Amino acid sequence: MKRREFMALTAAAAAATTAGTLPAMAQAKMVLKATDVHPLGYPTVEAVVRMGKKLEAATNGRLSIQMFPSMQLGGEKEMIEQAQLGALQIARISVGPMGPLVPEMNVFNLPFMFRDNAHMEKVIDGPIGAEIMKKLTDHPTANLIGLCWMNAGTRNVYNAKKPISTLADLKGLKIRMMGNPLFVDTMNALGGNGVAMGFDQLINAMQTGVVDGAENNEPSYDSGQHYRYAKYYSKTGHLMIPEILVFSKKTWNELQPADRDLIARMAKEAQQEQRKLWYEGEAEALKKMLAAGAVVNEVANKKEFQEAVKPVWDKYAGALKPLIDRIQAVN
Ligand code: BDP
Repeated sequence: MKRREFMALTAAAAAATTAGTLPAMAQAKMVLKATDVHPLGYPTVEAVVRMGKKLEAATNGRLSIQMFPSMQLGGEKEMIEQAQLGALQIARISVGPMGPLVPEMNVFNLPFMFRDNAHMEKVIDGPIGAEIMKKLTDHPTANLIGLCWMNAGTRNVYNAKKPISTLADLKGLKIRMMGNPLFVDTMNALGGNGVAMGFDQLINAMQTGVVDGAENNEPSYDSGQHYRYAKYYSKTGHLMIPEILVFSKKTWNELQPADRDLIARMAKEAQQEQRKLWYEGEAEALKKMLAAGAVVNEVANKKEFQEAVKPVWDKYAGALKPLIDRIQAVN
């Protein structure tokens, strides 16, 4: 730094200190800890890693992101808790487990809520998406800032026993679901036995036969190598749940407004970047899982599945009705 610049900076810092704030340039370096259940290279992980590089470039290295992939900091439940405490700053989580805390989020967890990817994207990109994200940010005890949405495709059932083509095929199968009663009810309504547990416990549960399988999108099934324990992947398409990038409210409140704006803007860009990565990753995952021996089948009569989950809608959709109507009207 040239002497004149240094002097100017010192003067500015002194002035700002008197005013009670520090100029952004004089702020200390900060490494934002980020985490995801998925490994490096997974679309959500890659999008956050790229966001970190952009943030570092934009702040001359003052702000950066350190990624802890592959559940290195625990499962999704632990990730959320650590973000709430400020022990980590950024967590990429599913909307799934947030439903019980932020009721409006459960609207995205309803089986067969979205018609297709385009419908889902239009909703999360538009005013409804912004509104639901704000419900999370404004929630008095969630202690999280909702930064952006991400794509997560469609969830399909997989198991070790047989392909699922009809509801009857699900009878007696123990299927792992995410930790939210809505999902256990969904699997039970479909005729299987829903078992709630963390993603971090799933491999062990499949290995020991505690469950016969689970349900997820192709990239999760592939990158977790779940085909090794449950080779029948059946396109039930019962859930389409977006993901969210959250920021610890505790750390957020310590950031300068300009830094908050920068992070918020870059997260919005990451949302669009992840989308491209998502579709590439999904196609790639399908190829890889087939090559690894997965047996994939289509479900011809989806209607049967849609009708079976009616009790789930009756139980959970009531208070969300106005929101559901608005989502269904998006086209
Ligand atoms: C994956 C989501 C991840 C969830 C996981 C699960 O990306 O956030 O933890 O499903 O089933 O698709 O728990």
